[in-house]
Amino acid sequence: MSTPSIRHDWSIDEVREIMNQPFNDLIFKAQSIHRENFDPNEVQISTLCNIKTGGCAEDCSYCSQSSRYDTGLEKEHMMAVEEVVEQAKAAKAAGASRFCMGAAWRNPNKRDFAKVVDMIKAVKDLDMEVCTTLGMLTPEQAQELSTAGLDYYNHNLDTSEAYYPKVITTRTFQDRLDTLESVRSAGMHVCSGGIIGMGEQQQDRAELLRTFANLEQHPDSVPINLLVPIEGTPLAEMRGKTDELDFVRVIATARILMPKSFVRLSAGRNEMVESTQALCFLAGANSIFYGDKLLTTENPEANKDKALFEKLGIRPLQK
Ligand code: SAM
Ligand code: DTB
Ligand code: SF4
Repeated sequence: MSTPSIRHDWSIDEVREIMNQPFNDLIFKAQSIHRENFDPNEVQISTLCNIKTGGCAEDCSYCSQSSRYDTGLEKEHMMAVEEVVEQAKAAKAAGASRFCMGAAWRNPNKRDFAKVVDMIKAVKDLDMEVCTTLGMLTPEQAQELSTAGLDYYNHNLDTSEAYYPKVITTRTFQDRLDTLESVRSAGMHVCSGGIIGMGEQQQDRAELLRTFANLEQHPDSVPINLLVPIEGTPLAEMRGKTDELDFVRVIATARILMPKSFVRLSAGRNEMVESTQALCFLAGANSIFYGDKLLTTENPEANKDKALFEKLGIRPLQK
């Protein structure tokens, strides 16, 4: 079977049909496409580091770091460059090929931005790939990050355009698309995905994937997060409400629509049994976050992931 050419003109009916076909057909198709484009036993691993925790002005109703909700999270100062470098060295020693720095900002201010540029240069010196997620960027800021050597910028659309205002009111879907455009124009790799389990329908999930798949260039990396319900946020009540097989369907559909993109099995793995994770890999997920912590919540312990990789015969992708 040959790889279908990369398409950017998916209709919503086509995407829904792919997502809703019988599960076995869907997984078989996704795995077939996956094998034509990637080594099926290789998974890229990135480690996250929250360089600025809490106190964020945005009202994202899933987030532990929004200042609008009482989630019990202590607001912290931005980390020092040296501290970040120590963490990056530890991540590299543990086998991560990419280091992702996140900040709880709507957008970076001038002084903090200069410090992030120093961090990027310092981590690049360790010969690791570097990613940041800092909120909205101007085209000029995107250019500066690119010049500093940043490889990837993460900026999620999170959900469909229609469902977006039910989750976030302090910025628009279009604002997010504008930042993605600035990142792409500055020549960096785009990492953009979403969250499953915020009360959205399969239709919203199909619309979200369609938005990515119909961009002029597919995101290089598509993180699919299962909501980590945070006490104190409006979405805390969504705990346990998502069918994990529907989540696997989203992963498989992303793989089919964007055959050459990395699909990241992101937040939510700590609450997932190993067999669901294995199904996600079978459906075409080929990257994960590795290390005991995501940004503010738990990730499976590194040892547990090592054991899972061994059981499944999966190797970490070398840079
Ligand atoms: N403040 C920046 C922004 O929003 O773009 C960067 C950091 S923000 C925490 C990065 C992403 O993490 C969000 O876009 C969202 O997709 C994801 N995220 C945050 N809280 C989450 C949660 N409780 N469950 C799943 N994903 C979450
Ligand atoms: C992404 O899509 N997921 C990561 C990363 N990009 C920045 C963040 C997940 C955060 C999960 C909740 C937390 O730890 O606060
Ligand atoms: Fe702020 Fe990002 Fe959390 Fe939204 S997701 S509240 S922008 S840290």
